[in-house]
Amino acid sequence: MKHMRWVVSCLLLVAVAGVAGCQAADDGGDSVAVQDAFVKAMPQGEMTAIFGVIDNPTDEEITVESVSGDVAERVELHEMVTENGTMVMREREGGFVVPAGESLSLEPGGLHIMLIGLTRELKAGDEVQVTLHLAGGDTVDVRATARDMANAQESYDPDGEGSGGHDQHGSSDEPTSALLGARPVR
Ligand SMILES: [Cu+2]
Repeated sequence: MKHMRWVVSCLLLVAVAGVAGCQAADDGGDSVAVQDAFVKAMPQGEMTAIFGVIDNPTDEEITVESVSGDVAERVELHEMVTENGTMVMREREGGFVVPAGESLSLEPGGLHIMLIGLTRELKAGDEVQVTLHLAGGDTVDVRATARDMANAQESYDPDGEGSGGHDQHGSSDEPTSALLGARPVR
């Protein structure tokens, strides 16, 4: 049903706007896209990560096998895992899998697109683009806008998971800090 609603709203959009405002028109059907992508602003040479939501409105499971881009020396699909009580990040074996009709969130403390060795400084408002490579050969462009997360940390905890910790300012408890403080393994 989700699928049907999406198609209907898409048609409405085209009808109302009278323009090719429907993303699906490109492929003549539903297409995979990354919504609300953002990247933490960082100086050149540093590491940072892209977050967002991978939407898979198609009726087939997709696998993001790799990612590429020239914004950093290395661009990788990463996950966070707990090893010996410490959160570390590493390349995600098997890539990112998104079931048919579902979405996959890339968020601080979880899955993310890792940028190691930025080839240029990313200031708040800057846009970066990387390309996801899907099993089967399709690609999906990701456009992420840089945010200064140090000044807007509260907005990156939409679930309020940190609400119990307002008294303690141990920033190491923040998912974002944990991510950026973690060292890649292997
Ligand atoms: Cu990472």
